[in-house]
Amino acid sequence: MKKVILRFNLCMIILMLLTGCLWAGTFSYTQDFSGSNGAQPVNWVVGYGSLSIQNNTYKAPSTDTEHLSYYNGAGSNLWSNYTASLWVYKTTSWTTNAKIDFLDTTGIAFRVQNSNNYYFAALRKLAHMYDGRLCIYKVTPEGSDLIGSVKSRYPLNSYYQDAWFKITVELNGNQITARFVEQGYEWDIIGEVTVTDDSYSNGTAGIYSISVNDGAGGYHSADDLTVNGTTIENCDDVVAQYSPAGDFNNDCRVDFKDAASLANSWLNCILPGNQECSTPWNN
Ligand SMILES: [Ca+2]
Ligand SMILES: [Ca+2]
Repeated sequence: MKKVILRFNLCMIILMLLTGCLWAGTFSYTQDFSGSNGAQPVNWVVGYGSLSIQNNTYKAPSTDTEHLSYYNGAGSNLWSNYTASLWVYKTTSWTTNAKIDFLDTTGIAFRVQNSNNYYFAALRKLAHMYDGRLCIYKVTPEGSDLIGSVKSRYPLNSYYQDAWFKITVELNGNQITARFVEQGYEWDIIGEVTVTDDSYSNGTAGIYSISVNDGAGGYHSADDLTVNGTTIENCDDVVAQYSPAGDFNNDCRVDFKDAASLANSWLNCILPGNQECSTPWNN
């Protein structure tokens, strides 16, 4: 009986060590916008415009107003490399008039530092093009710049009306990849684009929207924001994600200890098949 308990305890310790390693430096956040109509999700702030839960979704009223809202929970300003996704939906038409065509959009805001510094990826019909695109914008105090876009494989503007699409962004250093799929056809990537930009390396996630007043009560919705990523909080996180060059003992300093380690193994060779080299796997 004692042996059984001992084995169980050993297994638990090993399991805790293993899962502890997996949990270190990672984070996860989801927001499904469930709640009373007119309420705001917990720990969200409005950058500009408004934020309102309606029928357990985010809803942007058609008032020609720009909206930016984002999660502001503890530590979210330090989110760096992460994958985030958001479902978006609109009832407005991109064929009704030019104003709607060129402005109307909703998408996911990411690496949001404040209401003047962030990126967003959204479905939009650009002024000089005639079909829907997935666009990546960089917002600075001077305004917003289109830094990348991809043409949809489904060019009809009516395709984007009254249907849910999921926009996903993957952030890895200065690489930003965005893609989108339609609900029910998630295996079919409609468009994907990757850009390189060094402006913002960290920041939280949220929603950017302009719902143009179409005179018919149109609106934009969004739902199910999910964020999964890694944080750099200690040396273990650095070693796991970046493998610093020359730091042989993984203490996040390159110093004489690393030099001593290098000296101890200087000119060692473990080349298989070479008689002059050692074969530690045979010892
Ligand atoms: Ca919901
Ligand atoms: Ca070191």
